Amino acid sequence: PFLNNVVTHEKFISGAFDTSFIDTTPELFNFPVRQDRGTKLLSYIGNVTLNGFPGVEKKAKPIFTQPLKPLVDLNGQPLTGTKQILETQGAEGLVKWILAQDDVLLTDTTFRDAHQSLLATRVRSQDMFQIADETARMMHNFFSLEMWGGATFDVAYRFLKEDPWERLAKLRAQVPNVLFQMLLRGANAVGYTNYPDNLIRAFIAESAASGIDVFRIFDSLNWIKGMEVAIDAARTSGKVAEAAICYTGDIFDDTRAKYSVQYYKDMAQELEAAGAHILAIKDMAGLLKPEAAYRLISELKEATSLPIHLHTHDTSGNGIYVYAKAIEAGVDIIDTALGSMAGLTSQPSANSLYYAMKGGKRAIRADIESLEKLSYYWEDVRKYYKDFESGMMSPHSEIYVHEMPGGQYSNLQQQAKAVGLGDRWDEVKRMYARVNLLFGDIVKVTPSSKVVGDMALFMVQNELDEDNILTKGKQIDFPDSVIEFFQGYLGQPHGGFPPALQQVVLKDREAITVRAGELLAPVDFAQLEAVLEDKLQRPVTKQDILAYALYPKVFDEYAKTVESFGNISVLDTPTFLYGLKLGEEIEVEIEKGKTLIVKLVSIGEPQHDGTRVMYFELNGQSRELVIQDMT
Ligand code: 3PY
Ligand code: ZN
Repeated sequence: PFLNNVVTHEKFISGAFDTSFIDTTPELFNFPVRQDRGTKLLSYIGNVTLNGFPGVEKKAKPIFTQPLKPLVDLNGQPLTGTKQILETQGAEGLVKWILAQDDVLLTDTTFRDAHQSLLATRVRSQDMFQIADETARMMHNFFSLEMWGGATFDVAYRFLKEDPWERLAKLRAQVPNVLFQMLLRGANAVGYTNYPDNLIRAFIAESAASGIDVFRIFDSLNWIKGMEVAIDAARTSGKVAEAAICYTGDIFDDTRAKYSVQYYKDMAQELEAAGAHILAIKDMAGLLKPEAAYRLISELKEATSLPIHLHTHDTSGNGIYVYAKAIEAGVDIIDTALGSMAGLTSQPSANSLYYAMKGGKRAIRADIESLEKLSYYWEDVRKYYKDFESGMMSPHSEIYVHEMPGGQYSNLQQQAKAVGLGDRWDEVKRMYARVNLLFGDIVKVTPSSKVVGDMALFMVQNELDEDNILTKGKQIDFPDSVIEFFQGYLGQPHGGFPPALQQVVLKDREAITVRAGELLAPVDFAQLEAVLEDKLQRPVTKQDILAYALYPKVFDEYAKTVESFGNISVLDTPTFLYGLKLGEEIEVEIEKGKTLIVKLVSIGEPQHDGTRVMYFELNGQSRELVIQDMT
C-alpha cells in the first residue's frame, strides 16, 4: 500500500512550505520503521533484559556453565544407521530387519517427550543443534530419535517463537543416519481438535518430505476410525506407520474390565488390518505395571505379527522394571531418554536400563559411554529451563490413581497456576481422577486428557462436584473443549458417552457419531496462501500455510514477533530467557558465517513515559534503544 506520510502530502509536493501541518497532522509522521536484523535482535534482548521472559517471574540472570560437549571426530566415515535401511529396503524391509534383531532396540525421546514431560516442552532448537552432530555419531545404533510432533509443534511457535520446520530441517541435515520419529495425534495431527482429512494428509506428506520417517499415530480415545486417514497418509508417503494403542486402566483390575487384555488384542489386530507397520503400546501416563507388561506384550506377540514398540513414563519409578518384563516377553523396541533427561514424568533412563540388562539374555543396543557423555551435556542444558520444572522431586505412585499423562503433568500445572489454582494443585489432581470416572472412564491422552484437565480446573474453580454438575448443569456454561468432546468432535469413546452428562453439557446442541473429518470442509490451501501473503506481505511457504491452517492465531502471533524481533531462535538460551547482564558480551550467529557481537553497556533511568534508554554495542558500534519498562 502507498504510504501516507509527509512526502506524499499535497502541500509538501506543491512546495508550499507551510510547516504548520506538522503540528496539526502528526499521523503523517508514522513512517514504517524498517529495522535491520541487528536492531531487531537488540530490541528483543532489551525487552527480555528489562521485563523478563513472559510467564516467568523476573530474576537476575544466573551464571551458567558452558554445557559440556563430548569430544568426537565429526569427520570420518559417512554415517549409516536405520535411516539407510528404510531408504534401501522400504518400510517392509525395515520391519523384517527389526524382527530379525535379538538385541533390544532403543528410541531416544530426549528431543521430544522427555522435555515435553519434564520442562513443559520448552527446550529450544539451539540446544538441540549444538549436540546433534555428536548425537548422530554416538547414537548411530539407535532405532530412532523421537524429536518432533506432540506438543513441540505448537509450543515452538507459541512460546519459543521459533519455526518447528526449521528445527526438523536442520536436525535432519545434522543427523542423516538415524530414523526420525514424530508423535501424531491421528485426526488431531499436532493439535487439540479434529482437522479436515486433506489437512491431515498434507501435513503428513510435508512432514515426510521434510525428514520424518516414523509416524507414531494414535487416537486420544483409541478410536481406530480416527487413525485410518493418518495411517494411510504415512504409508502413501513411503514412510513407517507406527500405530499406537494407548494403554489405560489396569488389565489385572477386574473393576476396570473395560480395558482388558482382550480389548487391547482386538485393537492390535484392527490396527494391523488398517496397515500398521509397527505396533506401539503408548503408556502415556506410566500405568502399565511390570507383570501387566509381561502379559500384554506376550499376548500381543501372539495376536499379531508386528514388531512391538513400547513407550512408558517413569512417574511411578517402576519404569525400568516394566521394561525388564517387557524385554523378557519379547518387546522389539523401547523408548528411553538420556539419563539426565529421564525419570519421573519422562521416560526411563537409557543409561540405567543398559546397566540393568547387562549380562541378561538380550542386550540393549547402545554404547553406554556415549550415553553417559551425551547425558552430561543435557544435564547442563536442563539448568537453563529451571523455571519450567514441575517441582516433582520423587516418584509418584499416585499416578496409578490420577492417571495423568507425563506430557500433561507440567503443562497442566502451569495452566493451574495461570488461573490462580497453583496452591490447589493436589485438589486439581484428585479432581482429574474424578472427572475421568464422570466421563465414563476414558482414554486420557492429548487431546482427551486436555478435556479432562480443563474440566478438573473448571470444577475446582467453581466448587462443583459430580452431583451438582448434573443438577445444576443446565445453567452451567462448560468449557469449550468439554462441549466439543461431548459433541463427538474428538471421536467416540469406547462404550459411548454417559448420556445424562452428555445431555447437560450439550443442551440443545447435536452430537455426531461419524468422524469429524468426514463433515469438515476441506481446507482451501490456495485461499489460505492468499490470506497469509496478504497478512504478512511476503511470499509464504507450504510449511507456513500448514502451520497457519492448524493454528491460525498462534501462527499470527508468531509472525508478529518475527516482524518485531527477527529470528530470535539464533540466540543462546540464557540470553533468550534472561537477556544480558550489564557489561555482558555475547556472539550471535545470525546465519552461517555471519556473527553479531552484542554487548549491554548500560541502562538509563526510567523516563516519564515509562521507557528507558538501553545502551548497547553492536559489533563495536554504540547503539541506543528506547524500551518500555513494564516491571
Ligand atoms: C502428546 O500428544 O503430545 C503426547 O505426548 C501424548 O502422550
Ligand atoms: Zn509419552
